[in-house]
Amino acid sequence: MIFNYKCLKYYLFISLISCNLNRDQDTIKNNQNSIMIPVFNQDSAYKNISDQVNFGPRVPGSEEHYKCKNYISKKLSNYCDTLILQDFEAVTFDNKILNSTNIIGSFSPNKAKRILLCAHWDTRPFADQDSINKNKPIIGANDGASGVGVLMEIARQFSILKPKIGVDIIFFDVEDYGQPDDSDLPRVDNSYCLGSQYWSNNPHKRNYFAKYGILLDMVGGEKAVFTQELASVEFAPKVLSKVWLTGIQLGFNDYFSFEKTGLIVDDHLYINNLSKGRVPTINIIEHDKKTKSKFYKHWHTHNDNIENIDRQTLKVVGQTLLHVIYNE
Ligand code: AHN
Ligand code: ZN
Repeated sequence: MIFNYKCLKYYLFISLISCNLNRDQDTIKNNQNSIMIPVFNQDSAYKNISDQVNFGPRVPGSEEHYKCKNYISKKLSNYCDTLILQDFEAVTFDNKILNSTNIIGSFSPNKAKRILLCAHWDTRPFADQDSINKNKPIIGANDGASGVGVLMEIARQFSILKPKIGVDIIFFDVEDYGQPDDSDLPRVDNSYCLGSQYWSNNPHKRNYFAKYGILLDMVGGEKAVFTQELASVEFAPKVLSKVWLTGIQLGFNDYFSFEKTGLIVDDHLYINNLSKGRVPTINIIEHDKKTKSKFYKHWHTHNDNIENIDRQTLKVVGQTLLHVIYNE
């Protein structure tokens, strides 16, 4: 074949175009069954987290909380088929009545076979695990914004290439207004997770059913390790295995650990208990062996900020979920 300069230029042009097309298409092929699986964009998830954080702390009842609700709702509604804002009044351990909202985006809302993906979008009103400014609200880059950021990027991918199954993405409100251990007020049970408790008692659709649910909580810490939390093991062992094995297949061995760890009172517990098996739900949450709480090292402190969010962890969780979902 004779190559002249013109021809070479043409060829380069074509290859550049096709390269760009591939990028825009943002899909990779799964070898075994040739399903197209989107490529999770960690920069897009990160940007969403930084946008949330830039509102300031998103404490229920605050102006920042209200502004962030509008931001999340608008973004999600651009991607999903149906958006529902589930308003309710939450009564906190310190007897405040808060106007609260679970933000629900549905994809293919009429499909019977569906899954639930969730995270909380509110942030904690105090920094009870910090040594200073304990009464000031935390910024919650990991505890709050990270799960929303990953799911918002997944929602964006759904808008480009619809998964076969139906999906509901729920951003729960008032997850993190729980009573601090050192509180002087009388002990109140179930003071965390008020949004997921409300939704579990009042699902957005009558007789709501999903094949399974996946909760993301603190999925942005550097080199995070996700262990197999007890309630996830007990209520949804198959889902847990599927997700963990998918993560391992993708080469994320450093992140997904098969170690079994203690029960965590989190949104998934209420979904499991109150939905009475209708939505077996796991929790993907960082487990840190080195901290006393076993939570993320900056948990409920002022260091839970954007500087401590790591894009690679967002990628690990996001790409694993996309593989799980598009294989359904
Ligand atoms: C408690 O702290 C009791 N449960 C953990 C749920 C949580 C709070 N996740 C993030 N912040
Ligand atoms: Zn928290």
